Amino acid sequence: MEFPTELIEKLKSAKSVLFFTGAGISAESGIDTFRGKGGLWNKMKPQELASFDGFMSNPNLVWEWYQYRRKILKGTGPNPGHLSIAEFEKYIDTVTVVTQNVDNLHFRAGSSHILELHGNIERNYCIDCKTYYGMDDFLDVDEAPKCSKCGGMIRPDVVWFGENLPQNIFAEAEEIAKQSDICFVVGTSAVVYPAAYIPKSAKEGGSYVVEINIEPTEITNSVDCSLTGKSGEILPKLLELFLR
Ligand code: BV8
Ligand code: ZN
Repeated sequence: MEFPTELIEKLKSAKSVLFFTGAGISAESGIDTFRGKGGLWNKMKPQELASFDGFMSNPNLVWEWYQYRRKILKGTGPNPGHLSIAEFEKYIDTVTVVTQNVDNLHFRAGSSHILELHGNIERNYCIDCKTYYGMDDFLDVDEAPKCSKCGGMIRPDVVWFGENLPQNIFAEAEEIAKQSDICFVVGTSAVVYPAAYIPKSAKEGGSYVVEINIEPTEITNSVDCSLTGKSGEILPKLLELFLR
């Protein structure tokens, strides 16, 4: 894997680095992606499972899908890609993770400034009274549970299709992207909006945009540098070259 010297130089002088991540960064932790081969959407329909209507028409199916993903997450953890991003924090003034992932692996890897655009699978809330519950409140609960306070339906705290992203978090992510010196776009097909605006905002703000992916995507032609390969291999290599 060849890394352009320009990238290493820019990394060494960078004050603010943004890592915009998608499901691909968690693939090497054994978490299925959505659109690649073997991806979740090939087996299931997003509007059925990752939408409010889908949940309301079949709460137990959707609940079970999230419980299935939570079980997988309990049996795995961050991979060298997540860990390298956390490590960069020791050497660069501002490192921000803006993630589309709901798997909480960046937090478990030790990253300290994480903006979750699509929520977090380890949290749930009551649709009616908005009481929050953790995922451990419902270990081995296969049917969509009811709120102990008001009897309302409990849902995962994730952003489904057709739902707004947390506006304050998205606005902060846009701001940071515009100010960033380098924006890494790691493991995302960049087709889901408005999250996919983040690399565009970085570019508009003059950031040096670097894509890390195993295959070309919608944005490959518009980035400054495209590194083809697994993020779990490329990011540790990048950290090693940066520290030399
Ligand atoms: C919104 C959370 C405003 C839940 C997810 C009709 C009505 C309403 C909206 C729309 C509509 N039509 C279109 C839209 C907009 C819609 C959208 O963008 N649709 C797309 C598909 C066209 N967006 C929304 O609905 C958003 N909300 O617009 O609100 C609004 C409100 C009301 C009415 C109108 C508008 C909400 C979108 C959020 C949906 N939630 N997930 C959950 O996870 O269960 S989406 C899901 O996709 C995940 O969050 C995921 O992160 C995200 C993006 O996917 P990626 O992360 O990129 O993953 P993917 O599998 O696609 O790609 C993986 C990549 O990794 C690949 O490129 C692969 O090559 C690479 N890779 C694989 N292995 C590796 C690797 N790279 C490196 N190393 C490896 N080892
Ligand atoms: Zn309630």
